[in-house]
Amino acid sequence: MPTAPNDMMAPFTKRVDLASGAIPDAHRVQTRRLSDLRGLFGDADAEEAALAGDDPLVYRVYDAHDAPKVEGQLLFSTTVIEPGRVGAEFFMTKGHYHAKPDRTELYYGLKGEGYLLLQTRDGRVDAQRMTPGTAAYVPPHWGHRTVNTGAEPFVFLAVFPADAGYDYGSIREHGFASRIVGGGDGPRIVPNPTFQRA
Ligand code: M6P
Ligand code: ZN
Repeated sequence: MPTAPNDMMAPFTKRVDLASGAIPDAHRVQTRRLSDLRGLFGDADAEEAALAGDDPLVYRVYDAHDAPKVEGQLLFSTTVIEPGRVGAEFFMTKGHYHAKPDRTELYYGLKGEGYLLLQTRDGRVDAQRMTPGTAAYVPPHWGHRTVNTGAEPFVFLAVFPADAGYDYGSIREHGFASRIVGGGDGPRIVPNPTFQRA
């Protein structure tokens, strides 16, 4: 028997538009333009040049629903990362650790192609390639960022504990261990020389 109001949410279903990645009746849509990611790309001159232009859309997050931020609840969203680069570096999300660091997450690729970049505070680094139909797991304590390495939007579904929360500050301060750059022979994962262990 439910004992608290938090347990009394009604079941529901949301539709994901597989053509666009949008959740048409999303609770909230977050739009991230290049100005929201200022300082995160490796090539500062290319970033400034792009910002002086049309401040391009980099990604949107469709948060399916809202839920109490308590243990036991899940949130889910789709993310649509546009194709593009800043200098040689592919468009990507801001990236975060979870504010509750042991909270996990599951990503499921729906459209396009990209990578899930991961890192721990003590220096472990990982990259998981994501394509439609792949499920990628973010274990406890791993910071995570997604990157669109393709020519069309990269879309994935994310499911995570509602009480996970976001720590963006560590990524802003210390950077991400790897970057993904494009070149003649396709995407290359390269170490970020300015990365510092948190
Ligand atoms: C996924 C989830 C969301 C996250 C989004 C964008 O949908 O992990 O929780 O907000 O990607 O990533 P970021 O918050 O790092 O910009
Ligand atoms: Zn997360």
